[in-house]
Amino acid sequence: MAIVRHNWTRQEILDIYQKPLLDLVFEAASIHRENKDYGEVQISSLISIKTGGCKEDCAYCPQAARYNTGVEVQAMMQVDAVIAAAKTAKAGGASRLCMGAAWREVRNNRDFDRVIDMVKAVNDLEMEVCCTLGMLNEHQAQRLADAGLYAYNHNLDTSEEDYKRIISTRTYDDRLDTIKNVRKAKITVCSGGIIGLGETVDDRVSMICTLANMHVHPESVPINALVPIPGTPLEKQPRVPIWDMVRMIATTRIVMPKSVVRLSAGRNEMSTVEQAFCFMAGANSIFAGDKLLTTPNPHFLDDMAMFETLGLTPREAFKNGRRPVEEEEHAAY
Ligand code: SAM
Ligand code: DTB
Ligand code: SF4
Repeated sequence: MAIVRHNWTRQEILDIYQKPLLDLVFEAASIHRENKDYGEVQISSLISIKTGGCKEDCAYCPQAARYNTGVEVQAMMQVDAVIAAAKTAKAGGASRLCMGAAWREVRNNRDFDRVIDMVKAVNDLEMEVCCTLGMLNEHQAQRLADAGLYAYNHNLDTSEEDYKRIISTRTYDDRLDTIKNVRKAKITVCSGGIIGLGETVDDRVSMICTLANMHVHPESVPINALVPIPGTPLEKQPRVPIWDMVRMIATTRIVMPKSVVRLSAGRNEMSTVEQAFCFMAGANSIFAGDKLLTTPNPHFLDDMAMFETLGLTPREAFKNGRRPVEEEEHAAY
């Protein structure tokens, strides 16, 4: 049985990442198959509740106000429209709804009050509710928890060493502080990153090491392939080689054996065969629905055909209980 460890060294993770590809995939698949539900894939549906106009300078992001990306700023969605979208997603097999806002941080204003109402409404539909709203303080995290928030997405994106090259308007420690606030409020953590930003293999390993040495591993780890956006500083980045994606997923699966690993942005450019390799390497979650936040995602029916071909089934909501985080582990955080 794979042991859940929190004392990985970078060298150990690098050695895993650099194994011969088929050995790496075999090891990750073997660990994944210790989980009796290995054929289940968790489906999350994304909805952009507040699009564009963000003041941060994240070099990859279509929603940063300072780049001309063609994304139109939109007012915050109404609660009823979110409920309707959630019902459609649930009918399509989604167990989780993730609501994203193009904010640097949450502010204590009427928009946040509305997010709280959205969280309550989606929770009442018996779906796992997730939000990704930027930085949060302890009090804001607690309000979300009290409203029934199940997960909070807050990605590290790259390594601590590489961070300033990608984002200058906040620090890595800001990111880690928000994750701590989410943990303290007993909300599950969803945190991962992006590859294809021009980072090195050492940066990838360093990011995985930071996640894998948290006192409690993130319950979900999204691995995104950069979707290069015209108008952003990273518009000319070449497409991420599929084998890099497979290596990232397999390494994440091996060092965080109990976490859900999400094959996130970038699927629109991948064939079924390429995605099958990612599932073999231990990915057990996707974002489904025709759109991510602002960019296209595979069509829902194509994804269902892929599930059929590969013998995958959607995972039901709350499989690990409503509050899967261990109390003792919290105390140690
Ligand atoms: N504003 C909040 C934040 O930054 O935490 C939440 C929304 S933000 C769009 C969520 C995540 O989407 C980012 O952390 C990043 O990992 C991912 N993302 C954004 N643009 C992307 C792109 N072009 N390609 C791949 N992933 C992207
Ligand atoms: C995550 O790791 N990936 C999602 C979600 N968390 C919020 C976002 C991907 C965004 C891709 C670019 C876009 O569609 O705007
Ligand atoms: Fe985009 Fe989030 Fe960065 Fe804003 S904080 S630019 S929405 S990734």
